[in-house]
Amino acid sequence: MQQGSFDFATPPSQQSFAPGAWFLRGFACDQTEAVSMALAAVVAAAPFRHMHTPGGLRMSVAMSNCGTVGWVTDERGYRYLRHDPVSGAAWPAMPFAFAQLAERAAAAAGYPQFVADACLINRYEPGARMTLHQDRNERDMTSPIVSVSLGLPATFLFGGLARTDPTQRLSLAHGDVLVWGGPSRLCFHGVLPVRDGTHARLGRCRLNLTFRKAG
Ligand code: MD3
Ligand code: FE
Repeated sequence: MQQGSFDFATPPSQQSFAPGAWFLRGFACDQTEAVSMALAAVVAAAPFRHMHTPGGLRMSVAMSNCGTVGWVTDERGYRYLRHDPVSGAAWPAMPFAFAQLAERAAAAAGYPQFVADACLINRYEPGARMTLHQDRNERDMTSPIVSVSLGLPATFLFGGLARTDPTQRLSLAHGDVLVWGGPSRLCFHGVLPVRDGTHARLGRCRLNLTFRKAG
């Protein structure tokens, strides 16, 4: 039994758990091989790195990006950039397998014609986590964010529009997809420290892809 206030073992596998937010259980399962192959090419060109928050803290999550813009953080703040600050080159192009998955997931959640221009790739090794935050650096707040989980499972936290609102927990597994739009777009959310384990395909790590319309 998974955590949270919904019974995710019960069909249908597409459930709305907050206004505008959808959990598409296993939606990416038949595409994880194609997505993993494309991902390997992206991170060969733009390797994972641990960025620093504006306050100087090293993030436990390692990140990369693909698309026309990529999300970065450093002492100058959080923002999207057209170039990878490590290499100075443009971010790798969005692979077709990524764009197609994001568009299909958004459509399944009632957001047709979603065209992501950015994909932030998060790599969690055991112990890595993401503290409660809002995603508010994207220029277009009317587009949803689509998130795809791969590898080790994680407990995802989602709250309300204020940091102190109560949070609910959701277990995310390999191939699960979340779509956040409308009133849920600015909800606080985070990820508890990933527990140690070994995933059959991805080893000792969890990967999360978030597709955004940012530029
Ligand atoms: C709810 N990533 O990259 S994905 C992030 O699992 C981020 O790596 C987490 O939060 C991860 O910013 C969570 C689920 C998610 C992503 C974006 C959201 C939930 C969201 C944007 C708005 C509301
Ligand atoms: Fe986020």
